[in-house]
Amino acid sequence: AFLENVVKHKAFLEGKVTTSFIDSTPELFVFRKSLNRDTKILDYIAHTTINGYPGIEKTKKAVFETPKVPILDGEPVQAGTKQILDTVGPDGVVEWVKKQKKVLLTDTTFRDAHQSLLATRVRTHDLLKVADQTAHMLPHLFSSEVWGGATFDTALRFLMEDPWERLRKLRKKMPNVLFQMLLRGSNAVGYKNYPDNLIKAFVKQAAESGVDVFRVFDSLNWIEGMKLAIEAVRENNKIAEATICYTGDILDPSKTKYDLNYYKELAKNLESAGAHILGIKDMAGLLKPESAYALISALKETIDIPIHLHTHDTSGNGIFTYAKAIEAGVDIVDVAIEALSGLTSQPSANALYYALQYNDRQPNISIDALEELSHYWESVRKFYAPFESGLKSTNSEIYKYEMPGGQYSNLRQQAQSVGLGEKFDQVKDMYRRVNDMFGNIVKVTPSSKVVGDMALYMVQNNLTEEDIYNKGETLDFPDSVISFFKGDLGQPYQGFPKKLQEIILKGKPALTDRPGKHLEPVNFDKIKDDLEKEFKESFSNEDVLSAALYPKVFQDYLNFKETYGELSILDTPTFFYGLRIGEEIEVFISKGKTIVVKLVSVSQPQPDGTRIVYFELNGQPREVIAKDLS
Ligand code: 3PY
Ligand code: ZN
Repeated sequence: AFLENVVKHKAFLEGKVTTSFIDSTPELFVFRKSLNRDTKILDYIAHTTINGYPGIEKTKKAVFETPKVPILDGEPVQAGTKQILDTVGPDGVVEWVKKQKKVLLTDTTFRDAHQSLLATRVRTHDLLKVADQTAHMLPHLFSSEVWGGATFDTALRFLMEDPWERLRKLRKKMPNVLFQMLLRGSNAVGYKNYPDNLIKAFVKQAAESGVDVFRVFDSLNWIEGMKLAIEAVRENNKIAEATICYTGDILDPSKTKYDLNYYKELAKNLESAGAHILGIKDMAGLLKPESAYALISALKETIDIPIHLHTHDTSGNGIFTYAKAIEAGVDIVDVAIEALSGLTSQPSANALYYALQYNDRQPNISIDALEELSHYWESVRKFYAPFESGLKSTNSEIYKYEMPGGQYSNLRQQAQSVGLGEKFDQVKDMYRRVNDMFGNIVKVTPSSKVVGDMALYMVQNNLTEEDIYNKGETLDFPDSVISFFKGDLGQPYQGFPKKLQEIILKGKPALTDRPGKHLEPVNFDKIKDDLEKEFKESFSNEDVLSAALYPKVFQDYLNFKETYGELSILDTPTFFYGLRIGEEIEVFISKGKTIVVKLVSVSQPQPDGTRIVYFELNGQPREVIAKDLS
């Protein structure tokens, strides 16, 4: 079976095998696993050293300082909110939150902070290194946001790692604080509505694997798109943080669509739908300080459940907004550890600590701990330099464009990739116009992507608003736009603009009810069988869910794993940039097994386009042949 596997192996077929691999004989069978693993890691390092990491320009590997992990004093971890949930359940947590005088904090460093600053690329490896420390040093957090949003997809698609494994491993190291995830309602952690049975199964598994607080939102603030997920969370005895996405400006008399009454109604309806906590998700950082005061004051009078506010610091006003919200009685706010805070990320926990010094609602958190953890993240952030957005200062234009934190840098990249880098100002302006054409919708993943796609399409094809109305029948609109007008993402507040809908759908019918009602249930058994047949190994529930949500991405991930094995053990600089000539690293394969890998030299390209990469593995010479793709 071993030899059969070897000859079928993709790396073998492509000629990317080490000489010692070829020399190996069936007698080596007992060493198969570790030999195979070492070989695959060398293959990956060789490949990355020569070709760079996909999606970023090949760069010379810098010399990075080793991130300083805080040293713990050996004390056991302090009990926290997780123990409250486990003993008194979700309603008990709600009662506990209501009794707190000080404002509570959610730390988004492990999820939204890097989603917004570093294109979601932070690897499990770097999270795990500091997870134990975070649990010990910040035991008074309300929660840690560690999962969901774009992290699921990005882990599989770009980092070649299993998002479920991230969750389970973090849970083990952080047993004391509630784990929070961002769930896009019926879109789960994807960009489209999924069948009901998939949403239910996903929530159940996420709860089992470690999530306690589910921040459930709908990209159009459509309650029908959230109810199922809220119910699923409740059925699993976890905390349903049903969420309003904030848009517009309640104090601006010219912005009448999303006024204070709109938010009050929504809050009441979410409370009735079973929310334990009301989330306010200010995804674009539009909530100005005085509006925050007015909004929180009014909602406090309208509902009985705690309120949890999330903003992005893009404009630079985040701390001021929080201060006003805290004055108005908000219960929990989202912050990030300083080195991963600010700009399109959350406001800094460290800054908030000082902003509220001498205030009786100052959060219970150790500033020394925050500073030490921040030093770690400051060093780690450097590994991810190619994923930085380039935004160097705060940007209050965001109030005009209403673009979510993560989308700003994403759209810029998307514009660049279709040759519109120079026209980004025009794209931003078009984003605003498209929003108006669409009837001023809530813009957050995935509805924000629809607006972005349409804006890019119009700028790219030199189309004006009049062109859309005058010659719309002849235009091929982007798929996401057609799907949106078909009602596949649900119903926008006050409906679709009818005329534009007709033009875009070209006579095709549109849904007026819940898309989930029309979707075939997922056949999990079949997915599992198919996977097991194809890959000849067994697959867990978690795997089956990944496959159901992202079939193609998951397949690619499995193929990649077959070729290169488990790469989560590689340090991040090596993962992204390979090795420098003469550089030596240690790789902790498993308990008691560490390998030492040194890159000795790389040959010139051979006539067939491959290069020979000379390593030392635990002091023994090893050669790997890898294709030069340049
Ligand atoms: C997500 O859905 O990933 C978001 O963070 C939206 O703001
Ligand atoms: Zn956010």
